[in-house]
Amino acid sequence: MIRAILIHPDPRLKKLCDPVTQITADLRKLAADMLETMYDAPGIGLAAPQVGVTKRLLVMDCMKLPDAPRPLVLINPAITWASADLATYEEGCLSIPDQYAEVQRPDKATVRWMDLEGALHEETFGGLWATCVQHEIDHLNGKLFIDYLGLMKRQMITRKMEKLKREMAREGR
Ligand code: K1U
Ligand code: ZN
Repeated sequence: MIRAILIHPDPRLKKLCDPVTQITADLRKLAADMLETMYDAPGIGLAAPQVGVTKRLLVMDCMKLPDAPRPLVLINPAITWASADLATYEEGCLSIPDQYAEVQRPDKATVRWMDLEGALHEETFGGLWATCVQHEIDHLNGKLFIDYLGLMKRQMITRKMEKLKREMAREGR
């Protein structure tokens, strides 16, 4: 089931999300719906607060070839190491449609998380995967990529999103 993606500004996108304490059927359904929603958008990542659920869960798949997918579900992800080297990527966000900006982040990041079977994983991500996982973990901490920008740019994007939301409400979207 494709879920509606919240558009900034929304108080649910600014919340510190709660840790997942139990892997339930509802959580499995949420993860499956989030992957479906991400692929449909299309996007390379999606965090639970973007669909209105303030829990520490994210999905991502940064594979470039559509015939070799690598769907990942990360429960309670934590960055255990980040490189001193930085990389700059032009980031986008499904909650801030059609807005892109360069953001500098650690080039590599090691992340520990639990999967839907309760197994623990630790992996060092690089390139787009590293950028994406850091962007998605930011969502779980109520942080958006525009929070890395200067005040003027951030305000301009926020005003555009407020206008978009008014238009969407008028059109019943
Ligand atoms: O969190 C999100 O809203 C998803 C976001 C993730 C992201 C993109 C770029 C850098 C960091 C994190 C997106 O997926 S935006 C869409 C996008 O980047 C994309 C869509 C289709 C093909 C390739 C990329
Ligand atoms: Zn985002």
